[in-house]
Amino acid sequence: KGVEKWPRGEEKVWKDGLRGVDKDIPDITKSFVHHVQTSLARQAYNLDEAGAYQAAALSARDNLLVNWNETQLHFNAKPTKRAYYLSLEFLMGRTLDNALLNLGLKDKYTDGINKLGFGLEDLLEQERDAALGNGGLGRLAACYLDSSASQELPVWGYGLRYQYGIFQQLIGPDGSQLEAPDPWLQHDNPWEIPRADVTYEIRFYGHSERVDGMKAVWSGGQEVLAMAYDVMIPGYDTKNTNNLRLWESKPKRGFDLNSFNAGDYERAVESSNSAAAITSVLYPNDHTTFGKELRLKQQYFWTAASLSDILRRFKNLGKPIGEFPEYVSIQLNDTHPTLAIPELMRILVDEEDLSWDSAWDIVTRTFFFTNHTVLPEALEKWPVTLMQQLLPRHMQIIFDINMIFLQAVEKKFPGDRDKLARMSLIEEGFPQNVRMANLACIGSRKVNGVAELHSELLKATIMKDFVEFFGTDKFFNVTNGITPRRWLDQCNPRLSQLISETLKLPKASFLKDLSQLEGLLKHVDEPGLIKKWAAVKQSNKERLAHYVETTTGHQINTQAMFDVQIKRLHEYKRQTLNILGVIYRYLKIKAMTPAERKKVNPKVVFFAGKAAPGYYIAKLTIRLIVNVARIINVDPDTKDLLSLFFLPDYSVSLAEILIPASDISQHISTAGTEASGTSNMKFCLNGGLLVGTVDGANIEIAEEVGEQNVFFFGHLTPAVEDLRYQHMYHPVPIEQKCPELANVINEVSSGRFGDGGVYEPLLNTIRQNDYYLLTEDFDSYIKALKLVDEAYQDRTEWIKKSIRTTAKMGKFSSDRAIQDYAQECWNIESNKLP
Ligand code: 6GP
Repeated sequence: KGVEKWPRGEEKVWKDGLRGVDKDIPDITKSFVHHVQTSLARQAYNLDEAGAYQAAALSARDNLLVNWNETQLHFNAKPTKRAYYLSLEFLMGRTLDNALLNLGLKDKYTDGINKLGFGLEDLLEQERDAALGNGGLGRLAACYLDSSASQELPVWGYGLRYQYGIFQQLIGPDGSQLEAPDPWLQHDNPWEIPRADVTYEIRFYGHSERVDGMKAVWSGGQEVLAMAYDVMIPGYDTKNTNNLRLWESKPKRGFDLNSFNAGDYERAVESSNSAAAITSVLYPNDHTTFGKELRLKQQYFWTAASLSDILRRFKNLGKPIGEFPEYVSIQLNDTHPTLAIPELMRILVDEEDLSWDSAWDIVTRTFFFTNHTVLPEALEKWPVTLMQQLLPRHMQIIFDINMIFLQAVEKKFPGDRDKLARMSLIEEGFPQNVRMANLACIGSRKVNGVAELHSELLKATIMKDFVEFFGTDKFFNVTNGITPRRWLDQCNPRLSQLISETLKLPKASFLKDLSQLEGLLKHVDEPGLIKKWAAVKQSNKERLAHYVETTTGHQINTQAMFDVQIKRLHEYKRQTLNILGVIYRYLKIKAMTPAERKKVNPKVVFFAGKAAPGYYIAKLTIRLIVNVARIINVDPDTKDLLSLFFLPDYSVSLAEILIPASDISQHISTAGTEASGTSNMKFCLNGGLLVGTVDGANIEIAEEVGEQNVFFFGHLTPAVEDLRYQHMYHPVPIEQKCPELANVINEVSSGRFGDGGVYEPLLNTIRQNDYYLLTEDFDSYIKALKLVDEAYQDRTEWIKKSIRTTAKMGKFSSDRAIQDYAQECWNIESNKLP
């Protein structure tokens, strides 16, 4: 509506005042200097790199804002259906490089910044990662935002603006992980726009009183404010710029003046403290839930604020409320935002006066739910008593939804009490719990897993009863994807350049349509390409070696094979298998004659990843890796043939250095446990090969690149359950089951890598019931690594595998994944800014 008639003042004066994007080097240097002068209040003589980064960021931001404003205006010009991605985590990493790349201004900024006496690369290093996420789920959300904007889709993200992101990881003197806070907002964050005018009141506690039938009034309790901060999400090679809206909690009234006047200062600030606490910290747990009140508060605070905002935008369209699902789709990123379902019911029934049935119809056409893991410990549950106290109205609504739902189940499957118990939203017991996955499933139009195998497992396990009830159409798969802008062009500019030269295509062509990489297949046998491909890998290995040398002081042999495992530390991901494999290799080399050692393939093994602060076994694994490294890296017999690094404080930015440098990477979860994995895709896109289990997206990667280019090992998913059963009821001692592994474990236990006793609890997980089946997979793992060594001997053949792998990664672009969601769920269309 706003664009039909000029809203205020003289249109020409306004239009003359509007700025375009700074496209040329003189515009860029001018805006940089302008920001140095007026935003930072500095000058050339007192500007350091940190300041120069701020100025460069602010000038890039001006460009993003111009595009951002135009995008909003464009989308508002005619009623358009929008999708909203609700995620408690967005692991964005750094922004400046990505913003310049997407704006197409990187070269010009490089030149302009040179003229001002700085190097762009150095300035990029000044930026702190925005690390508002734990791992795969949060990084996926970030890739999806990039792909949505790049494909000109009207998709907004909603999340929380945590004061502290994922903790900083330090390694203590004994090799253990230590945690320190991540005060990422300590310096000004140029990438966010505070919106003091966009605030909503969010209620907690209080009481809910039924008024008539299903309707109720919720009142009393505590109210806090949610204030919006907007983060611009630029599309690549388009002016379309989307939004990520993050909420910050604030006290509704800063001070309680009565208490203040009565001299009770502590009490006066109390309410302000507790309101601010809601968004203060990201929970550092990955794949686990603890049922903490503050976490539930975060979830409600965020979903309620987001829904109010979405509803306000919908109402501006002037459409009847019944058409809500025609204009709004909401994706629930795992169960964390599931409270949005009862919250929308509450708004529709209590505030919009709709009947229960019409409200439920709207809800179940609006929401879509993605599950990211089948690990039972990750299925969110909230104690009924906690929910009743914090969100009394929502608890009523959940009971009502449950009652109506179970009646329908009973009608379809009369007398099946076990089924009713399994499908109920309420888990009976002490305490009773609300099962969020069940609620998310029945309140959503569709439910998906994140790779073929995972989606099948979902249907066969945790969603089995629901598939029988709803039918299979409700359940589908969207295999995850990664953005090729960050995970190829940005992290590996030389490879991107080489691909462009080889395909004789501009980068923008394959970066927007990754399937074009297949064109590389025609060139696989060209000696020129093989040589250049190897040279790019080599230079990336040197970049990593340089990083390791400057951060740890160690020198690395860059001629050696680089073997990388980087991900959250978790028993199911089996970093333990990897480190025990490293020890096995060390002992083998140690026992060799000098002549035998000459035949060994030299290897450098890298680990990085954080463990949840309370996850004892995962932390012990880190400690073991660090202490093994301390011994073997200085052993004169082996150090040229095998070295080992645990790189602390894994982050998106560190991944950007590690991934392009890898020859081989490890994705070795127990079959059936890793829903998808996304770093596997990143390594392959950058020409690294995989050693892995037949799990998650490894399977689909192998389908694309051919099994001859992947090193698979280990038992398959269908065997896992039986093996676990045998371990439980017919245990075989480890010496018998897997003597090689038993020997390695004994070496650790005997203190060869420092106090052996320390590691007993970790070793016992393998000696005892070995839930993650290391004893079952160790032998085939070692064999697979041997095949890797052999294959690496023929470097030309290896490089060919590498080229073929990159060439076949088209499927794993997040552009494809977002199109799947857009078509299969959201029913939205691209809307390009002219
Ligand atoms: C992860 C899965 O473990 C990983 O396999 C997948 O690639 C990623 O999600 C993105 O889909 N899950 C989580 O990070 C998580 O917290 C509750 O699940």
